[in-house]
Formats: sequence, C-alpha cells, structure tokens
Amino acid sequence: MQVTPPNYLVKSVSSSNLSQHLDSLSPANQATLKLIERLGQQHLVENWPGPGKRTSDKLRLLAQVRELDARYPGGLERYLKNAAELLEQARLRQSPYQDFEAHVPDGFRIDFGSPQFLELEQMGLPEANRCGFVLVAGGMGERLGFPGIKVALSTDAATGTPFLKAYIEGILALEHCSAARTGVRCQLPLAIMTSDETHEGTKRLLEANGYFGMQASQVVLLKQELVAALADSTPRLAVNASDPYELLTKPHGHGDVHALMHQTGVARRWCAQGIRWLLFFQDTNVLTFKSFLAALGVSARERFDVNSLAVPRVPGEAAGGIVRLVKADSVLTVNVEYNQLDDLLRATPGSLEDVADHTGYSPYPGNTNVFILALETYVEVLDRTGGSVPEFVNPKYADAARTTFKTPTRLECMMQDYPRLAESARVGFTQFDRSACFSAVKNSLAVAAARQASQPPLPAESASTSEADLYAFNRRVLRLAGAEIEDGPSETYQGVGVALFPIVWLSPELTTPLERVVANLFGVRISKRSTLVIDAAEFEVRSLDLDGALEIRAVSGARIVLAGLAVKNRGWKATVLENGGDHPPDLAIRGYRFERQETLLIEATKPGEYIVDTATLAGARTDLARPGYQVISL
Ligand code: UGB
Repeated sequence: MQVTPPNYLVKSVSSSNLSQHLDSLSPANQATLKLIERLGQQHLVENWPGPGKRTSDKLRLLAQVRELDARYPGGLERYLKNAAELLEQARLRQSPYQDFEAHVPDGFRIDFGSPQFLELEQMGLPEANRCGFVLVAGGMGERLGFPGIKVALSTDAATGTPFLKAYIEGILALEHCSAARTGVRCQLPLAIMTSDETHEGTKRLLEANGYFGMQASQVVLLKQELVAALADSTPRLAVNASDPYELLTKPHGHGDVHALMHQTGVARRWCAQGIRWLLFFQDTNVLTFKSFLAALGVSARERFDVNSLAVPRVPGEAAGGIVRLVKADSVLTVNVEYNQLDDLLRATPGSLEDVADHTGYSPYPGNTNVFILALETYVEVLDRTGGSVPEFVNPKYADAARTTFKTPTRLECMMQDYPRLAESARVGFTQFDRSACFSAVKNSLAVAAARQASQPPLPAESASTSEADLYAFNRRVLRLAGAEIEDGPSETYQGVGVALFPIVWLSPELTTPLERVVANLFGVRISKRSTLVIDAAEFEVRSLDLDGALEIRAVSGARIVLAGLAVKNRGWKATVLENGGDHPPDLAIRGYRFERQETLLIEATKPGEYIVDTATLAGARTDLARPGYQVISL
C-alpha cells in the first residue's frame, strides 16, 4: 500500500526561533528542541517570544514533550510515524482487514444452567485456583453522565454494592469454592488498569473499604498514560487552545493493558506463581462472573489460548462482532469493532451480512470484552511484542478530502485485539445468552430510552437495565433450583422500561458454582412484589414463602437454614425520581429509588449454624435506626 511519508521525513525546516533559543537552554532542553524540529513540529515553538521571556512556560512544554517521548514505545517519532500511516489509511477508508475474507468463527454456544453448562463448570473448578484477573478501569463515564469513577457506581440500589466490590466478591467466591474442593484457601491476584482520571479514586475506594475483603497484596494498580493528540493529518501535535505551552493529550484506549502487564512484570510474576489463566474484563458488567467458571471449563478442555465470552449480537449494536478472517494460509479470529464490521463484510464477497438470521441475531457473535487468556502463551507473546497491540485512529473529519478534523484525534488501541499479536494461538469463543453474562452500564437514561425505542430495539445498557438484569439473573437461578416466582410488571422510569420486581439479590458464593444453589434451595415461593436479599456464603432453604421484603445477612462461618418460614409485610416499592431534581448521582442515573416500607432482616453476626422457622419470628424487634426494619438477630 502507498503511504505518504510524514512531513518530518521529507523536510527539515530550520527555524530561526529554534536556533535563537538553543544557546539559552540546558543540554536536555536543547535535545528536546532539536527533537521538535526533527519531528516537523516547529509550530509548537514558532510563536515563542524571544529568549528570556516566559522561560518557565517554555520549559514546561519541553518537559511535556520529553515525557510523551519517553512514555511511548519507540518515542514520539514512532508515534507520529504510526499516526501518519493510520491517518492515510483512514483518509482512503482502508480497513486493516481489507485483504481478508470474513467468516463466522468456530466456538461453543452453551445454554446457561443446562447439563452441559454444569459439566463445564465442573471442568473449570480445578482451574479456579490458577486464575488471575485483569480489570480495565481507566475510562470515565462520560456517556453515562456519572461524575465519579465507574467502579464506584452501585451495581444495584437494593444493596448499594459498588462494582469493584462485586468484582472482588466474585473472585473471593472462586477462592471459596476452590477451597471447598481442595481444602486449601488460595489468594487470586487482581490487576486494575487505571488512568490519571481514575487512579486516585480507585486507590481510595480500595483503601477505605479494606480492599473489600482481599489482601492489599493481592491487588496491583497499573496506571495507563495519555498520548499526544493530533491536530490534523500532517500530523501536527495538538496544543491546548487555552495554553499554547501545553500539548493536548488523550486516552490511548484499553489496549494499553497488555503493554503494562509486560512492562511492570506482572504477567511474568503471576506465571511464576503458578497462575495459568487470566480473565480480562471491563468496569461495569454486572454479570461478568456469572458464567466464568463454565467458560473456564471450555478454555481448559479446548486448550484455548484466547477464549472470548460472546453473546448473540443484535445487528447494529455498539459492540464488536467476532469474526474469522482468512487470507491465503493465515487465519485470524478477532473482534471487529462495530464501526468497521459493515465495511469489512461489504468488501468480502460471499460473507454473511451483519443482519438478523433465523435466530433473530447477527451470525457473528457479539463481543463482551470479557475474555480468558492462557498465561503461558501470553507471557511468550508479550516477550516477543512488548504487548503493543495494533493501533487505530478514528478522526471526525471536517472536510470532504478527509484531512482536517473537527476536534483533535489520537491513536487508540483495544485489548480485544490481542489475537493480532498471537498469530499461532488457539482462539475460540464461548457464547452464552446475554442474560447469563453481559449487561454493562454505558448510557444515560435518555440514550437508553432511545435505544429501547429503536427498531430492532438495542440493548439499553443503562444503570437501571443493568440492575434489572442482575435481579432477573438471580430469579433465573432460583427458578433453576425449582423456586416458584411470580413475574413482576415492567415499569418505566424516566423513559426506560425495566422489570425490577421481584427483587432477588444473592451473594456470589451462593451461585459459584451454580449447582450450589440448586443443591441448597427447596420449597421457595416468591410473590411478584417481593424483595429477597441473601448476603450469606452458607445458606439453605427448606421452605420459604415470601410476600414482602426479607433480607438475610450472615458473617463468614455462619450458616442459616430457613426451615419453614412464611414472611408477609408491606415490602418495598420503587418510586420515580423527578427528572432534573437534586438526586444523588448513583440514583439519578437510574431514575428511581426504593421506598423500604417494611422489611424483615435476619442477621447472624457470629459463626455457627442457625435454624430459622416461623417460631423464630416472635424474636423480631423494631430497628429504630432503620425505619421500617424488623430485625431478628441470631
Ligand atoms: N478503558 C480503559 O481502561 N482505558 C481507556 O483508555 C478506555 C477504556 P468503553 P467501548 O461493552 O459493548 C468496548 O469505552 O470502547 C476501559 C468494546 O470495544 O466502555 O465503547 C473502560 O474503563 C466493544 O467491542 O467501551 O467498547 C471500560 O472498562 C464492546 O464490547 C472498558 O475499557 C463494548 O465495549 C471499555 O471501555 C461493550
């Protein structure tokens, strides 16, 4: 392919302003100034006032150029060279996959809760104590309208559990079920990729909450850095409009995680510690861990180096499609991002279109950005490539010739592009239905409402739909265990329809693996207006008839057995929040709040076994600190 060389390779402009300044600067700053010239970025200094004026501002800019140069593998020279090539490809609308033929990839489609699912979980179990976890949490919730870090957002308004806590509890549940099998409690490591915007907040959240039950030594934060923004397709580095001595910088994308896992030595260290599998996941998918053990079973059985957790894809939704790309004798199974999929398929005669087939979904599995990698291969690939995944650029053009941009752009990279580094890897996918593994929080209520109203309806991905999906998942789990649960109505809160009731919240230990809940629950009946929260690791129900709100909480080592309990009270109701009112951000992005009219709380604060039956109800007392709560302390 013909690519126009970047300007710094074809000319060397000697600016009088540059030479004027050279004498007055330290050797390090002189070198930076020469680098600016060599890279063809003289616009950064051409309007500088003469030597001796605004010296601290000039030094500030030079220091920033040096820092950006040092941070990027290959320096700014490599960055601008990559940018020039990618911008030229973007101008010509060329896809990185244009010479490939697109096919539907091979993989496994598993029904949640089926005998096959339970069998796969059993295959995953022996591997559970060899897993490491990598959470990418450097992004901000701009689309969502949430001011804080996304991992601090609550998964649900019933318990107010922050996403980070839910993830850590998912990992601790795996430690727990592994210990039940082997008799040895392991400590599984977690790496969290942060950015300037999220680093301090993530650290504070962990420290303020005792790492949500993990040891501090299990968690490592890897901070990604910003890259230089590009003002045009020359490419010239963009300057902050309000400060000519500052370069504009932007996020480089979640693909940075691989270079960081390499540069910090985390991947290699975990491998040496006996970790075999890595789960990569994103910041607000409440169902991440629900089908993980079964997918791990697939990875182990198939010896997959890469196993993407996929869902049936609604054509046109803003999630990539997993595609098998074939060229001569090379095959690449990889996510193709939603904005590239149509062009790719059009360019490949004979490939299936991204339209609904007889199943009602696209033939291409939808990417959830959750995947399991085999760590040994990963370390080899990182050693060979440094973990730099291929980049892309996505400018919003201001002219028909596609050379000027509406706003500065930058190079980006995506973590799911890892298979492009691992050419001979065994790559596959495991598809579950969406309600068993994927419900992210990405959109404001206004956007979510528009998505629900579109034809075909697109996944709304709001805080409210994610919360409703969590309760629906838990209802599904209880039904698998034979529970009789009435369906509640779908209500609309600020334009977004959700079926919140009956609310069912189960701690992750209860459902990891799924057969635990099936083995421990009998005779459960729940009415459509009910709320059931079970925050306990050890729990058995022999008979429960619930028409109202019941919370059960037990410390570690306490086992509660409900042996014939009927609970009837006024329960909870959801009330619409006025749009535009002064509401806490965590509720504002849902559009409702719960009124806890009457709740029975049964709590075990000390280890032991507790049998609870109707007679136990006589011990209930009113909790003055929590209006509407009746408490039974065991
Ligand atoms: N993230 C970072 O850690 N650093 C960054 O620089 C940027 C992001 P988005 P996106 O779930 O349906 C992805 O922005 O990019 C973290 C897949 O590419 O929420 O629109 C960030 O904190 C797409 O194929 O997602 O799309 C968050 O945890 C599809 O799977 C994560 O990266 C889509 O997600 C994702 O960032 C989806």
